[in-house]
Amino acid sequence: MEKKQSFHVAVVGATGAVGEQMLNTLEKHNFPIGKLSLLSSKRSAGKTILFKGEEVTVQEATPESFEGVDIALFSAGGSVSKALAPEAAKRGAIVVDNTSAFRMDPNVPLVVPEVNEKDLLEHNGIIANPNCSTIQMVVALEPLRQAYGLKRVIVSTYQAVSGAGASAIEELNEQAQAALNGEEVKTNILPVKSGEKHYQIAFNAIPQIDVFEENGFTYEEMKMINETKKIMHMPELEVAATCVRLPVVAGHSESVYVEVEKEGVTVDEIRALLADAEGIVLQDNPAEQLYPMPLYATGKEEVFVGRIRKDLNNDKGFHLWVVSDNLLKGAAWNSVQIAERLIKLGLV
Ligand code: NAP
Ligand code: 3JN
Repeated sequence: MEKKQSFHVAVVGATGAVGEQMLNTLEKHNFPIGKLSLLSSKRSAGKTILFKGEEVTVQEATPESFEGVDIALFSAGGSVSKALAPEAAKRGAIVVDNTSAFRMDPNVPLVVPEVNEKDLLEHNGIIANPNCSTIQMVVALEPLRQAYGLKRVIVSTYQAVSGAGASAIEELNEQAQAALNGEEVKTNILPVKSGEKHYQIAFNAIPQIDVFEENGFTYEEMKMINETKKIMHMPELEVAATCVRLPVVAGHSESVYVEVEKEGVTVDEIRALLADAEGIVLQDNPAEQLYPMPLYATGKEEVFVGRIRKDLNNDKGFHLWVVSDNLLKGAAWNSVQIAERLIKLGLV
């Protein structure tokens, strides 16, 4: 069979914060698009979006929107994915889904190309893109897993508001201006838009991302825990997470404590390992005050790692500081990268 050269791509949620980055990334990587369908809810249908200098009209997403589509990139929330991803797959599209709707489904591969590209071979029409906080952490952990084995991971996150959508970015900007002007600060979106209580994020830190589960962890924390084990094929890995929202627009940061299996590993060995690893930029020189920061990771596709230290009490324990653009490697770039690998592997 002749290899396809260009593809009908649908972007579901094209008008959202992730959708916007999805289009930028497709354009930047010169993705082989023959036809592009931009889909949203009824609210944005009829709007136009510029792609490669041409205006494309946004349409309401319906099951019929996926007729003839080869690759469908979904980022319009879990309920939209649950309703429409199977419809797209039924019509022959390969879905790359950015929501948590199918991530823990045993029939759906959950993929970060630097870690488990080969899981793509098992796909049944839907591939899940992990949570942004999970993605950047597993990219940093995978070289350590391969070289030394992993026993335990304890992570605290410092997450940007863009992870909560376009309305949360707007809220931070409005609150910061109001607070500086001595005006009333309005709270409508964070920590959870549909929740009963909202808190100011400007000049604050909120230790709640997504809703609370019965075990006291939030859903975001449980996503990190469960997704990490699935992607790394390590159900036995001990993982704990605390997820915190900061008044930062873009770029999630993470303080990661990791215990390896091997004894006697040195910080210099880990630096050398990560400096060579796919998708990672090592920024670790305390003498030069060199370490990753979200402001400088914004707009970049790599995962930045620094502040690598051996624990003072545990020879097998290490502390890392891991930063990445949550809308790029955490969402849009990881999805487009999956689509690129599907083409490379002849799976689409
Ligand atoms: P956002 O800025 O609020 O955008 C939401 C998008 O979904 C808009 O394009 C919206 O279209 C569309 N949409 C809403 N309801 C729809 C419907 N019924 N049918 C079709 N489209 C609909 O949110 P975002 O930050 O881009 O995030 C969107 C989703 O992506 C999240 O809910 C989450 O599941 C996922 N996400 C994943 C990660 C990750 O960690 N990998 C990170 C962030 C987000 P309108 O313009 O018509 O409203
Ligand atoms: O808050 C963040 O920084 C990341 C948020 C991701 C998100 C937001 C709403 C719904 C997700 C996700 O991808 O895990 C979802 C979802 O569960 O689909």
